[in-house]
Amino acid sequence: METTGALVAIDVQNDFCPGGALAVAGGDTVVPRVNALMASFPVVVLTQDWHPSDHASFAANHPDAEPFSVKPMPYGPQVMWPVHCVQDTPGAAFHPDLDTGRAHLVVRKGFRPAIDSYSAFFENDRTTPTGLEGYLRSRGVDTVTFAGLATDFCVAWSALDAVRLGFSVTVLEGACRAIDLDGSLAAAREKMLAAGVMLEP
Ligand code: VGL
Ligand code: ZN
Repeated sequence: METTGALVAIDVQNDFCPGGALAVAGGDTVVPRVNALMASFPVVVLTQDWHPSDHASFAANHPDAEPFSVKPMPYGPQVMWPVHCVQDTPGAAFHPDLDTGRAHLVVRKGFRPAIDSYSAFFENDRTTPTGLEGYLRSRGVDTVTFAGLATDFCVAWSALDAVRLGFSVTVLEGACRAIDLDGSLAAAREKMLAAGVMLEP
């Protein structure tokens, strides 16, 4: 099979845009760029953060957790997020201007109550797969380009997993926006560069 490239647009959802429950500054500004990118990739995938209301990543579901604090979980440290992207709520919907009709596949993640899933490929235990690897491989994809929200969490974790799986990986930073919690953007950029992720504007 001929190899090809995929665009994976991460979590361009209302709750990550201004006015949303976990708003990323300028999150909505990536939408026109992502729409334009979709037209130029042979394989187009969207991801959707998709949590049950009793999700363990929500500070509100722990008696002692402040939002944005970090709690140890069986699979590692977990940021306690505000309630966001609850299944079937408007906050979990894609941004209304996102050209979702161009997507070939929508990957939902974070639907298991006990574990978060930043990456499009694996849950935060880094072993439970979402199925995206198999989809991309069976479509002949060898290079993956990432855009979306947020640069320092779901985009970075996805890009790092993609490199680990052997894909050639680019993150279009101008088509992403970051949460930047306690230096998390700088840390994520360094990790991505060290792993061989190409960071492009
Ligand atoms: C994300 C925090 C919690 C993201 C998702 O899409 O980057 N961040 N859930
Ligand atoms: Zn989430």
